[in-house]
Amino acid sequence: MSRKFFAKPDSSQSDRVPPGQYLAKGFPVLTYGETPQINTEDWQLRVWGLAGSKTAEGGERLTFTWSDFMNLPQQNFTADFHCVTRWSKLDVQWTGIKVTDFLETITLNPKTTHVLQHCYGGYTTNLPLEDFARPENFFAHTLNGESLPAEHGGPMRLVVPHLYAWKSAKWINGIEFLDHDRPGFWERNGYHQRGEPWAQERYAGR
Ligand SMILES: Nc1nc2c(c(=O)[nH]1)N[C@H]1C(S)=C(S)[C@@H](COP(=O)(O)O)O[C@H]1N2
Ligand SMILES: [Mo]
Repeated sequence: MSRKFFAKPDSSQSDRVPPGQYLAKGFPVLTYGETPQINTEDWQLRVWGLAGSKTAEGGERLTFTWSDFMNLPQQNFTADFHCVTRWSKLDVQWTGIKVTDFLETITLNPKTTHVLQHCYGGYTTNLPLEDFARPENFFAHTLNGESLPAEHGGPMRLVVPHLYAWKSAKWINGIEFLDHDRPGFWERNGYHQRGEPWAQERYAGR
């Protein structure tokens, strides 16, 4: 590990760095495969499975556009970010939409227990509904006051601060609501189903 990019946390920060993690300088990019280039006019988020959405007319709608998301309440978030490959970054500054505010616009079947996040490029990652519907989770379109760069998941990504960052889907374009768990990309490839950093839930069966 290079000294230039990683530092031992000082004592004021060390209680915020989970076991086995180092503080990254800068904000590393971690992507499996190509970086999709999606502009905001083309960006869409589909919702399917055990959910529909309430429109003003009370009908069902399953596709959200960029302006639909811009019309939801916008908030700033400060969140720590922990990659299972052992780098962490504290106090990342984002702007976006709370998952709980988004969920208020859709009708969930009470049988829903899990969600699967889908992305441009084909990446997927799963979450129990209670890990998805937490008040500190958000859809992010802005990083440090600038439009979210494509390499960090722009135009829109999810951020789930309390789990390892592979659960924070970049280029998100779909949420599938399920009545059972279905592993996503890394979860099918040996990663833990839940990925809680304080418990070092890194890999399945370890
Ligand atoms: N669509 C997609 N989302 C993804 C990934 C990916 O490869 N594709 N990598 C995940 C992993 S392992 C991490 S650590 C974070 C990295 O986010 P960053 O590149 O903005 O640091 O995104 C997560 N979300
Ligand atoms: Mo990661």
